[in-house]
Amino acid sequence: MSDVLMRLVEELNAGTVRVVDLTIPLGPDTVVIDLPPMFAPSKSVTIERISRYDDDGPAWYWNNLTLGEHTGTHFDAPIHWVTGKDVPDGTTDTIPPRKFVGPACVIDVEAAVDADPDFLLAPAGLEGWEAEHGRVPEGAWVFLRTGWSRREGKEAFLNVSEDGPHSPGFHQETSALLAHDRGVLGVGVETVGTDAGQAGGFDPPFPNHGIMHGAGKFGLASLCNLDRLPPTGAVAIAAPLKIVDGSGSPLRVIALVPA
Ligand code: 23J
Ligand code: MN
Repeated sequence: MSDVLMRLVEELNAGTVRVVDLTIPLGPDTVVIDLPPMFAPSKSVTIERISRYDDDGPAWYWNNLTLGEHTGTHFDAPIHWVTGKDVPDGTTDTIPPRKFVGPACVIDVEAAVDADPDFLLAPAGLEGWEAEHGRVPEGAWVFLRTGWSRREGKEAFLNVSEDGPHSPGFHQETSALLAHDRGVLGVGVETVGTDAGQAGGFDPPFPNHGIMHGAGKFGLASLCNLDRLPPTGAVAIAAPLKIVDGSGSPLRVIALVPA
């Protein structure tokens, strides 16, 4: 029998493995994606009190929530995109839970994004990372560390000008390489969505969504604390709510990191 789980608990207790929270707070101020006005918008978060140790519930506190599936730190399931509509087990309630856990590959492009908010990670950038850190293993989460989560408030986070939002992402050839050749679980980003801000105008529009979900891969958006992860060696856990026929879900994303 494997003793790896007992070892894990010992190392968590000893602090030689740490738990890093990659999740932003979920509340009324959480920034939701702004699509062009011809498309229906997603709701942001509303928290409505049911009771708080008062006449409506003298010994208990609880709330009703209203929110879009794609709010805050959230999971994109394959069925989210039309390319993934026929992917088997492609909804939040049918994805095998094994696929929620994988090694994290963290690609630091903060310097490039500081110079150009529209930066796209090209295949050469991925291959340069692999030359230093090794090939992205099958079943990995690939996280794009852009520093974007340091941008506070809707204006800075969405970074919208007259010509639309400006934020970084993956070049579509990189998305294809990761999905088809490296066999990742999915990609995770610090921005509001897994496509770059300008990707609505790309050909095809929103290529990362189309490629990843068409290949049965996942997305994670609005991550933070990626700068607390090593380039390799951490394990990420991202388990969405089991929403029936869900296209995605807010979730807590955590990483187990060797100290
Ligand atoms: C719908 C349409 C376009 C995009 C998105 C949703 C997301 O980013 C999302 O949250 O999946 S780009
Ligand atoms: Mn989404």
